[in-house]
Formats: sequence, C-alpha cells, structure tokens
Amino acid sequence: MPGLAMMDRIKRKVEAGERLDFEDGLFLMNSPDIVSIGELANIVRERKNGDKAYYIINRHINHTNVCLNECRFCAFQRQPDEPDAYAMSIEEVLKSAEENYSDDIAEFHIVGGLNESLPYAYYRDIIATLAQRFPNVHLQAYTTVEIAYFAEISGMSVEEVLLDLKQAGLGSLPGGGAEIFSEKVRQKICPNKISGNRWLEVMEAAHMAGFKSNATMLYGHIETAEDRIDHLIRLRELQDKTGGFMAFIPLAFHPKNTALEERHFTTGQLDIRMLAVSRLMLDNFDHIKAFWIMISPPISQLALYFGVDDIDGTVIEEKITHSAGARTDQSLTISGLESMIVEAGRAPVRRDTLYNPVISESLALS
Ligand code: V47
Repeated sequence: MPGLAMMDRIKRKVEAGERLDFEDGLFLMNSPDIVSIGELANIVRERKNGDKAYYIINRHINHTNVCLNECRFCAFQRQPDEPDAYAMSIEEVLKSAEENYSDDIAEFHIVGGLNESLPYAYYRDIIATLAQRFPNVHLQAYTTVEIAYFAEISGMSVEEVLLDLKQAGLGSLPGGGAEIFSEKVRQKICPNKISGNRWLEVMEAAHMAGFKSNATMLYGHIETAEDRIDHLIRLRELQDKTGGFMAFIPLAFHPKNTALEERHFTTGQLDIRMLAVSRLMLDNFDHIKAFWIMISPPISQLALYFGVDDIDGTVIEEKITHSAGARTDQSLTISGLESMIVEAGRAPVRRDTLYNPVISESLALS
C-alpha cells in the first residue's frame, strides 16, 4: 500500500480506537512523516492522560555492579576481581537511602547485578531493612532477571521468591532486563541472560502474585525495526492477559565503554519516534515514560507531544547509563522537573509509583 494510503489507514484506526497490527507498526518505524506519527500518538496520549505529565521524586540505588551475565551492551557490570567492582553492605545501602533523605521521596528504585558472592538473604535483607526504616517509601526493585536468578540460588520457585519479597516489603517491579525479545539478537548482545520468553514468564508470575510493574525495551544497538515491533506486540499480549504493566519505557542504547562501542548514540529523531510508536502500538498501557536521563531533558520535553505522559523523576544518582557515556546530569530537582513540564505546556502531576497523585505538604499548606 502506498505511504499516504497507509498513514490514512492508521489514522482511521487510531481515531476509532482500533488496534494497530505488525504491518502498521513497521510502517510507522520507517515513515519519514514524523509529524503525522506525533500527531497520532498525541491523540492517544491525550485520550488516556489529558494534559497531565507525571513525575516522581525517587532515588536509584544500585547495590552491586558485579554481574555474571556479561551483557555486551552494559558498561556498568564488573567481574569480581576488577578494582572498581563493588557490593554495598546492607548498612551502605541504608546510608545511600538516607543521604539527603526528605519526606518527599516516594520511591527507591533498586536494581543491580547477579553477584555470585551474595546469598539470596542479602537481596531480601535490602528490602526488609529499607521497608522497616522507610515505611512510607515504595520499594520498586529487582528486574525479572534478578528474580529468576534468586529462584536459582535459593532453591525456591519464582512464585515463592516473589511472595517472600512481598512479605519483606517489595512494592513493585521495574521494567529492566527486557532488552529486546528477539532470540537472534539476544544471542549476540546478551547470550547469558534469561530468554525473552523467560522474562515474560517471570513477569506474568509477578503480575499473578499481585505486583504491578513497568516494561522496557533497549533500542538503538543491532536490532531491526521488525525486532522492535515484535517486542512491543509481545508486551501487549502479556498486558492483555494480566493488566499488570503500568508504564513502558524505551531505553536508548549508550555505547561508550561497552563491547558494542563502535555503535553510535541514538538520535533525537529515533528517540522521539520510538516513544510515539510505542504509544500507538501499546494501546493497553496507560503510560509511556521518557527516561530523561537517557534521552536528555530537551528531547523529553518535546516527547510530551509525541505520546509521552511521564518523565520519571529526580533519580539523584544514576550509574548504568552514566557508565556508558550519558551526557545528562545524574539528577533533576523538583522545580527543574516541574518547570520543564510547564514550559512545554503540560500540567505537572507529582505521582507515587502506582500513579496516584501526591499532594506535597508544602503545597497543601499554601
Ligand atoms: O535492564 C544497560 C539498560 C536497564 C545500557 O522501570 C542500558 O521505571 C542504555 O530498566 N545504554 C536498567 N541502557 C534501567 C531500567 C529502568 C530505568 C528507568 C526506569 C525504569 C522503570 C527502568 O538499563 C537494563 C538495560 O536494559 N541498560 N546498559 C546502556 N549501555
């Protein structure tokens, strides 16, 4: 079908609230008409979230960089004998959480490597200790890759691990570790990591155990447009089944200091397209998040008109993409996030992890 007719067909589907198929997705990945793609993504974005643009006050904690997976796209991982390999003690995790702590912090986002020298009890302890010390802070922790690993080292089933961590105080799961589901690509970029199918299986178990989660896709490395659309459709299918996903976050590949260093950083064009196409394909996801750390505040601002309704948060300390050459700051202040959103003409909504609006004490009193 010629380009114009194809775009018209997609437009009619979007306006009627009909689902886009693989062929539509592929067309959108390749069409030069980024303005029409943005317009359509904005229709869905405003239908679902009006003028709201969400952000959260959170802190990232990466407890260990030692990882046996050795993914080729990762600059954060270290082997145990490398000089800058680290594993925080529980006291150090607590200290990191306490640093500049304020009651405004709604979430700790905790992910790390698969470190063979640490027992499952350590990972559980992190959750139990933080939950006890910060009962009002939501703990979003451990990718499905980590959960599958905990099952392996503890002798428990995935379901038992999830239940055990829930009892310890785990609130929800982040969306990391999904990379790209295509087995062919996974064999090249992360051959030791669990398969795409396993990622989806463990996520399904998490949703069945009552956890909400996010989902991600790492793009801009060696994957094709077909791989990206396949990834989105597989997420959409799981969401049809469980309804457990809150937000989708496309993660822009950063090549520096990785085994794929010959690759380029992603362009603004691709970042914006990936967000808009995700908004259009993932009709059963409520939120599309631009992680400003990876794609920069200016592109995130623009993205608020290309399908995005969430720009993540204050973050405070980011190690994974900054090890791989991210040129952004590691942290934004509340007023920095708010003014970015206001300047873009959207209405900022401070949220908790589960997308409930948070009224800050200071605002409530004024
Ligand atoms: O799983 C690793 C990715 C992820 C690189 O759920 C890289 O709200 C780019 O998942 N270049 C961890 N990306 C981060 C993550 C995340 C971030 C923000 C919000 C949420 C959420 C989740 O980072 C990893 C991997 O896919 N990653 N190396 C790199 N060189």
